[in-house]
Amino acid sequence: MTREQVTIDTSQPPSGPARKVADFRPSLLLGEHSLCPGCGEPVALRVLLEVLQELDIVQRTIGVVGHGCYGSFVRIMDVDVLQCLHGRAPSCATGIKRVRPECAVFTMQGDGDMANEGLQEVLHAAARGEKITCVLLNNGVFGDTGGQLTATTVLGQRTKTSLAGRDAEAHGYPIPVADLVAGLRGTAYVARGAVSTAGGVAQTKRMLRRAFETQLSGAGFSLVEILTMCPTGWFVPAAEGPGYLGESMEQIYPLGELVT
Ligand SMILES: Cc1ncc(C[n+]2csc(CCOP(=O)(O)OP(=O)(O)O)c2C)c(N)n1
Ligand code: SF4
Ligand SMILES: [Mg+2]
Repeated sequence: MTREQVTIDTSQPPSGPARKVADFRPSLLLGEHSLCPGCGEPVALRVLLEVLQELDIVQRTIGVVGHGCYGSFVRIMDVDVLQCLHGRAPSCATGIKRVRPECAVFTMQGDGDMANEGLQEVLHAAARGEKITCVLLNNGVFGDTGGQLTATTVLGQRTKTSLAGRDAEAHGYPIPVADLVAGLRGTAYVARGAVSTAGGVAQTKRMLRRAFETQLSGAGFSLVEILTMCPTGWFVPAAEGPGYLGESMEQIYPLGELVT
């Protein structure tokens, strides 16, 4: 089937106001999110749901959600999910996958959840080569509790507990989770994306797709780190979130595939 080519004339201003031409919302998204304007986490959720739908694995997918702002997604995603203790999602996901190997099992965790509360969980799951997909929503702060410094906060980044910016002497250096995981032999796919630009969103979606395909092929552990905007925790206006992400986090956490 060939797609109809639609050409939009951009040489003149539009004759009328913008209008919605179709509802592109994935049907797995059951309602509106309650997160801050400019937050990157709903964008990541949306592409994740699109991937599950496109791979046609929704009926056999189980998500394990950690604790953070994204925890409220359990109410608006039409996917079987369970929420476990802070940082422990990779262990819960391991148990589920081992008793239900036909399922696609993923975790959704923040940087505070994965890199602070439960770093050993994700590292051991990766080293064991568990056939699960871990999704890290990395905004460099404990967003849900007010924007405190986490293990992934980049040097110089202002947070509620590092008002003058993260300082290596006082707070140590940031932990690059995807790079750590990529160095372990049990991993089959590791990538880092960002939802701060249209191209980044498309690339992140491809990464999530490859991660789930890797899991379904039985090749081993997969992880996708997604850099997400947290304008509230970063003390920047919502519209400046994507730019701030590009100038700060993306410089320290380069985007791309680390293990394929
Ligand atoms: C054992 C335990 N410690 C602390 C908390 C409080 N807590 C809930 S959400 C959260 C922040 C999580 O931050 P992150 O994982 O980065 O997610 P974000 O809110 O940034 O999306 C914390 C510390 C908790 N629920 N349980
Ligand atoms: S505090 Fe940050 S992570 Fe939480 S909803 Fe607001 S912008 Fe998103
Ligand atoms: Mg966070």
